[in-house]
Amino acid sequence: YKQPHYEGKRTTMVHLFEWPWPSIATECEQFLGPKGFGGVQISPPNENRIVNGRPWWERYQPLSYLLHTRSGTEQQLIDMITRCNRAGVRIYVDAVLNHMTGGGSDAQTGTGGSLAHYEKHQYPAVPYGPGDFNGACNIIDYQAPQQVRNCRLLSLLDLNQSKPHVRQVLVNYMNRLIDMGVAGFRIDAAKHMWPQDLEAIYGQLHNLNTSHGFAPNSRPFIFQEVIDLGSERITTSEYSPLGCVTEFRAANELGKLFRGRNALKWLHNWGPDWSMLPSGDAVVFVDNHDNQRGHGAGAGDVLTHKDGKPYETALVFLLAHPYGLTRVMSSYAFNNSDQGPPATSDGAIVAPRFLRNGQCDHLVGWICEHRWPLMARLIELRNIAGSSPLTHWWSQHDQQIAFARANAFVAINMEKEKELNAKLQTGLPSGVYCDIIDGEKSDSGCSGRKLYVDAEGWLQLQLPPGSISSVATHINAKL
Ligand code: LM2
Ligand code: CA
Repeated sequence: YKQPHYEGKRTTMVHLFEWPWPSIATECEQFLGPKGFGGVQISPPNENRIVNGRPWWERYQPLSYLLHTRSGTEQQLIDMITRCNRAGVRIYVDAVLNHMTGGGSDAQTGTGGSLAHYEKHQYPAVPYGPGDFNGACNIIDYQAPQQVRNCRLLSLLDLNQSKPHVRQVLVNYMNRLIDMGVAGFRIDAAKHMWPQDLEAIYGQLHNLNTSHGFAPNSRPFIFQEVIDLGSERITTSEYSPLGCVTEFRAANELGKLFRGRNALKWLHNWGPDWSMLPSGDAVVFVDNHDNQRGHGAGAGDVLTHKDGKPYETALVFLLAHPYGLTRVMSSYAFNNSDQGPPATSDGAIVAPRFLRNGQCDHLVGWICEHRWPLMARLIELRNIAGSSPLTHWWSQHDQQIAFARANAFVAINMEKEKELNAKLQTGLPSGVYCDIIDGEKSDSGCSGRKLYVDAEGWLQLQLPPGSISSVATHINAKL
C-alpha cells in the first residue's frame, strides 16, 4: 500500500484541486506526462451535496457514490483515467469514507440529482439508513480518541465503518475506481476512523488493473490524511503500518524555515529526527488545499503561492531533498476561504485556459503552480536524483546551505547581510552547468546563470545576501 506505482523514474504527484476531468485528461497528455509528473490527486469523484454559494468544501459532503460531480460525469472520469495512464500519469482518488453530509438543512440534493434526508439519516441512492451511522454526538475534545472517531466532525453524519454493510459499500466504491484504472487513494479524515476498520477495508480492495499498465498483484497506493502536529493523542504512527500518511509537520516546519523563523542550518538532519515519519511512510508538501486557506489545522506558518520567493524556495528544498513522497499543490485564486473554483453563474466549473507562454490565464482564476517553469524543472531534478542519498551537506552562518544528490546540486542563501562566497563540493562531473532556478538549458545555451564545476567537482559560488537567492542544477542541465 506504500508504493505509488509511478511509471519509470517519476517521483511526484500534483493535486489538481477542483479541476474538471476533461481538463485533467488533456493536462496529462500535453503537460504532466511530458514533464515527468508521476500522478494526479483528484478531487472527490463521487456525488456530493450541493451547498448554496458552491463552496469548495461541498465536495467533502458525500451524498452517494454515483460518479457525478462538478468535475464531470462517470464517462468523463473513465476517459480521463484511461488517457492519463496512457500518458504515464497515475490517478489518486480523494476518498471521503468517514462521513456523509453535514447539517443546516434536512432535504438535501446532490450533484448527481440524488436526494437525502439529513435528519432521518436517509441516503436512498447508496442506500444508507439510520443503522449505518454512529450516535448523535459532536467532536469537541481532540484528546478523546473514542469521540474523535465515533462522533460527528463538524456535524457531518458519521458512518460506522465497523458495520458490514458500510464496509461493503465503501469497498465496492473503491473497487469500481480501481477497476477503472486508478492507482490509489487519499483517505480523507483518516484520523476520524479506527485503524482496524481501515485495515479491513484496504484488505478487500482489488489489485490494480493490469490493462492500465500496472504490474500483476499491485496493491493500491494508500495515503491517509492524519493531521498530527504533536499535540493530540491520535498519532500518525497508528496509521503508518497500514499505508503512507500525510506529514503535516513538514509543511509546518518548511513554512517556519523559509519565513525566516528558524535557521536553515538545522536542516542538516531533515527527516525523522524532526519527529516526522520514516521517509517511506511520509507524503510531504509545502501546502495543501486545506492549510493554504486556513482550514484543517496548523495553517499558521504555511507558505502558499501568494508568498513568492519563500514559497518557491521551500519547493526547491522539498523537491531536492530525498525525504518523503512529494506532492505539489495546484490552486485557484480566492479572496475568502470558502470560495469555490472559477465557475459560471449556473455553477459550472470554468476550465483552465493557457496563455502562449504556457501559464494559466489568471483572468479565469486558476493559478496552476505546476505550470511554473521552476516547478517543472524541479520535478526533473527530483526524477534525476531518484532515490540517491543526500551527500556533501554544507552550511555556513545560520541561513546558508548546500547539498548534493546523485547528479544534482543545490545551494541557498537566506542571510540578510552576508554574501555566500564559498568553494562547494557538488559531486558533479566537471563541466559548465546551467542553473535551473532562473533559467534553463536550451538549444542556444543557457538562459540562466552558468555554473563552472572543476575537475574535482568543486564550484566557486557567490550568492548575494538580502532577498533569498539560490542555485540548483543537475546532469541534464550540463552544457
Ligand atoms: C478534514 N480532515 O479530516 C479536512 O481537514 C477538513 O478541512 C474537511 O472539512 C473535513 N476533513 C471533512 O472532509 C471541509 C471544510 C469544512 C467543511 C467540511 C464539510 O474544511 O469547512 O465544513 O469540509 O464540507 C462545512 C462548514 C462547517 C459546517 C459543515 C457541515 O464549513 O461550518 O459545520 O460544512 O455543514 C456545521
Ligand atoms: Ca468517524
